[in-house]
Amino acid sequence: MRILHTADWHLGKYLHHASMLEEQAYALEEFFRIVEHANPDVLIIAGDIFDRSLPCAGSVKLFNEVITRLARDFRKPVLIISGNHDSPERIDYGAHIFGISGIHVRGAYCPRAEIISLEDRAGKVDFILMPYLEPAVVRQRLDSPDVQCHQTAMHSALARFSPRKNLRRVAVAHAFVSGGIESESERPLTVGGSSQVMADTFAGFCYVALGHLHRPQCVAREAVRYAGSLLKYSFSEADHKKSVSLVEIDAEGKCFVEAIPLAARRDVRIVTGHFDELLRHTPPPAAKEDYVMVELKDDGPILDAVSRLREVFPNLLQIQRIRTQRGSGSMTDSRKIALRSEKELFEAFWKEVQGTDLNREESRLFESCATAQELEIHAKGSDEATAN
Ligand SMILES: [Mn+2]
Repeated sequence: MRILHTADWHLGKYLHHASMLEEQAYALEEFFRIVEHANPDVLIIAGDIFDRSLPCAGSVKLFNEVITRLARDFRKPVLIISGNHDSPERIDYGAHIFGISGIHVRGAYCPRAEIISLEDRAGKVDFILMPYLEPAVVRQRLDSPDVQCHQTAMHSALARFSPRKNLRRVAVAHAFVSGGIESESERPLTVGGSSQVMADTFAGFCYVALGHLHRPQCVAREAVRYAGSLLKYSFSEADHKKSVSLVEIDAEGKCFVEAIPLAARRDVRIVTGHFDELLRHTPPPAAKEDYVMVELKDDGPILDAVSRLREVFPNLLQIQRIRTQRGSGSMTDSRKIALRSEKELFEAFWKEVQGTDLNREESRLFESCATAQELEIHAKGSDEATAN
């Protein structure tokens, strides 16, 4: 059986202040070309369809067009689960009617959800669709106080499906499986505590189609796989090669995975250099519209850096100073900072920004300002004391 596995579309996502909706529509056209060419038996979308639980009208329209085309032109089963960015109930909208057209959606966790079974020449393949599991929801729906974290939630939810004789079982889930590599555009699943699920929780599945981590990757074994996101959704992903996963499951349940590259209309990349050097830079025409973060090597102040750099990089979204970023170790150590005098702190700040030490005149000026400020605070304090 041939499966095309994708995830983390994040429709309606903004990269800094730039809406990615047009880029997403372009990438989905690419996706349709891949679907047509690969001709899979089934398609999996493993969560984070939308970027927000209340998706914008444009992203709902785009998703509507996509599933309509899949049902009308592709006519193969599509398996969809919710991710942590999606609203489970909203993802379930129309699920029953969609199911009749072969679009199987699982938004909210339901212990009674049945297995989707598909057949090929070698027999049946069972698909267990596990939407994003919020431990508190699983605890309540299974009435099981033992469910306290993502690990126990996934374990308990999967345990409902007792292993059958069928060797060929596929799990579809949206989770953070231990050992996976994170990116900046993923929203953490918990604040404090562990959000991770051990890979061996999925033992017994011949393929695990995962969503959540945005870098395409396998975890623990080749058949436990994140398809990765549709596009690069942060500059931390500049080096990613986005793809969809084409998975072939043979008669014995052995998997063969191929990553099919997903080309973006505009790349997301980091450009490093000195300001003057970058102004003289001429990107190749195809890369002119890329989303760019500039890392400046310059030390001194630069006037109007953004608008001048935008003449070269029209889609410049962020500027970072490499020097300021790295800082001096002592500036980031809060305990050391607390022990320093105001004068010492200002001297360090001046050196950080200007790259030179305070001269005698600047030093005197600081002292007179600091004294004046102190007197003012003092005067204010005693005024307030009198008023009280
Ligand atoms: Mn995601």
